[in-house]
Amino acid sequence: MEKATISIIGVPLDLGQSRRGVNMGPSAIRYAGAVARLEAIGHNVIDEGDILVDAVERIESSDVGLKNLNEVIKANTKLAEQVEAAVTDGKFPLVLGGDHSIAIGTLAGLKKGYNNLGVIWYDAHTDMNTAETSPSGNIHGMPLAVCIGLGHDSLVNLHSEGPKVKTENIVIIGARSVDPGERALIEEKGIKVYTMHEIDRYGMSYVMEDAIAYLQSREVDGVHLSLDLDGLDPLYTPGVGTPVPGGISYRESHLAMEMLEDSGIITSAEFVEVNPILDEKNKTADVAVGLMGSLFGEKLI
Ligand code: HAR
Ligand code: MN
Ligand code: MN
Ligand code: MN
Repeated sequence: MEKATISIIGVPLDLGQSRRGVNMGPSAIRYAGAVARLEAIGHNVIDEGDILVDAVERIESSDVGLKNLNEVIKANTKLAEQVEAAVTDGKFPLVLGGDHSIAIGTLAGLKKGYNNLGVIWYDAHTDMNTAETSPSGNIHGMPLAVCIGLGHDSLVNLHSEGPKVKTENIVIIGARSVDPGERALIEEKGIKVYTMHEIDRYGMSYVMEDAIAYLQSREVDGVHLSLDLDGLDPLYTPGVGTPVPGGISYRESHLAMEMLEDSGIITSAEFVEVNPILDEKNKTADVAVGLMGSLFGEKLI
């Protein structure tokens, strides 16, 4: 990619799920050297610090079956404002999570800057539950449904009215843990999903080529990469709250990032679900920063 001005925005939110510690993700990713790594490639990096998230000691279940709904709304509203400001200033937003509920704020913040945004959802999960289908009430299992306009009104209409992304502009990569309600929704909407089956059968090289060509055929004017570290196999990224075996390898993930870099389509990104408490010597944050290196144009030779 061209040399960019990258705006790093940390979101220390762990209330979109039930395991504490993912709020320390932004610190762990910074500690793993994110800023220096991106500067070494030649980018101009501005670390905006963290969004302020109120400390909550107890996970609360609201009457609508969504855990910590108000806190999740508050943090995501602030995030949306900051992402929007970055795009308006011509900066590349790089959001550090935090649990995956923060994609609600990121995508809300991107809305104004793009008319036809594409999204790549790199994840073991499809995050397409609603309060009605969720087995857990955890909002981090819902952001992709929210961004296409399905779910609690306060989430769907966060920062601006209505859906943030078209269903035909979404590509999911790495799925291997899908709830029945999510499966039904994916089928109903015809969402493009490359599960682990397609990655194993055709290889990551083919999957990424196909995914990139698909988004280009949609004539997108930007593509957001939402990378959940649990998309990788827990062998490589053990520091996540909901690990699922049989995942994407370290090498496949680097290849995927390199191919995205070569394509030049990515205009914003977020790295989520790094939980240092569950990690082994910051391994998961190290992988996240390595993947950022490939995504932002680090060269082997
Ligand atoms: N599908 C399950 C749920 O909704 C688990 C979601 C786990 N999620 C994440 N996001 N880490 O990808 O509760
Ligand atoms: Mn996720
Ligand atoms: Mn996940
Ligand atoms: Mn390359």
